[in-house]
Amino acid sequence: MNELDSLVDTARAAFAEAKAPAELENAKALFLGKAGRITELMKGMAALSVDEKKSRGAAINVAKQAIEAALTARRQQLADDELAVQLRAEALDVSLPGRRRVGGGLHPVSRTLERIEAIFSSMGFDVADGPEVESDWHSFTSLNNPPNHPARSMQDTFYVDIDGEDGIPYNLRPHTSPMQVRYANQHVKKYAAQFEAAAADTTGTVKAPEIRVIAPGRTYRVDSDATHSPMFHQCEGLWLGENVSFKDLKVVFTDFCRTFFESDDLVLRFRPSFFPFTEPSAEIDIQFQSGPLAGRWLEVAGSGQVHPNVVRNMGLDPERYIGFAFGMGPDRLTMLRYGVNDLRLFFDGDLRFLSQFQ
Ligand code: 2U9
Repeated sequence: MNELDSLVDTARAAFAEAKAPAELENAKALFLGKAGRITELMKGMAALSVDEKKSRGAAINVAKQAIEAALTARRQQLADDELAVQLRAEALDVSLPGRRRVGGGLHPVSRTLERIEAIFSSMGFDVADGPEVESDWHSFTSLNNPPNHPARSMQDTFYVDIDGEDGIPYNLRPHTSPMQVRYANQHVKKYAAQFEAAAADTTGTVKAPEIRVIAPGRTYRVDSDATHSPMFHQCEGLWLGENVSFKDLKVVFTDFCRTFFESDDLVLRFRPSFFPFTEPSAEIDIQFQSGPLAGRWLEVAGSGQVHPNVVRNMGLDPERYIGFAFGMGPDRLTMLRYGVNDLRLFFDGDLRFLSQFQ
């Protein structure tokens, strides 16, 4: 191999060695710069004859062009490499799922309350909402609780450090029944003319207004374990009129349970019981015919015919008005519907649990 060919090879190797544009430009200077090898070879031609200069000059030029071509190719190569690195670094994985805004959701017990409200609304019930801090009269006396009933004790009910008008401290309502008494009292006032017209009617043609209401909401008792929380929910219902019977209670509550649990063959059982505010009273058990709970009797509510004393406390004549009331625990209904076995999970605020219901 002649000297020029080996110079071209050396240049190619030097360019290949250069790993960055700056290194390549340094390598270029060694061969094509003012003090580079090609310039040196040109200068070395001074002593040659004209003919020798021609052929030698042409040969050096061929070598120079080969080196320049190698330089251009290497420059392109380095630029391509750099672009490839950049593209790899900025690559977008279009198959990744988009970043979504984290969506909130309703608490499972709120979902149950909404279901209960929707079902009873469809049966013509009003939904009443009111105070959670109540007077002794609304929570106990109006509901026919005797003065020494254990529910009134500090062991069972939370009291506030403020006395009511009767000198008895306000309580955190232990059930939602006081709200129904409030609703009934307001209703009797609001429709006084109609109530009076019906009462004065001797022909039996003027129909008295009815009271049909549910009261869902938070309630409080001194109680805490896997199935009791100091704050829990209740939904109580009341239907009063001139002709509302236990039969209506059975129809309404059966329809409610079958709709709520989406189970048309669900069976109900009314078991005799006692509550101060109803007489007679019954516990309501349900039985699924299929699914994981099939065959077992599950207690879901209490109920009964509203006690005459309670009807009187609502401002109505118990000789004329009769009806039923029921009370259920939306927390327990939620546990049954979703198969949850510890009530506390609903109130711990753990999103790993709660987000399963969205
Ligand atoms: C008025 C008159 C009577 C509502 C009723 C029950 C029976 C009852 C609780 C049981 C445990 C609900 O699931 S629970 O938390 N309730 O058993 N409640 S009758 O009676 C009323 C309500 C309002 C004016």
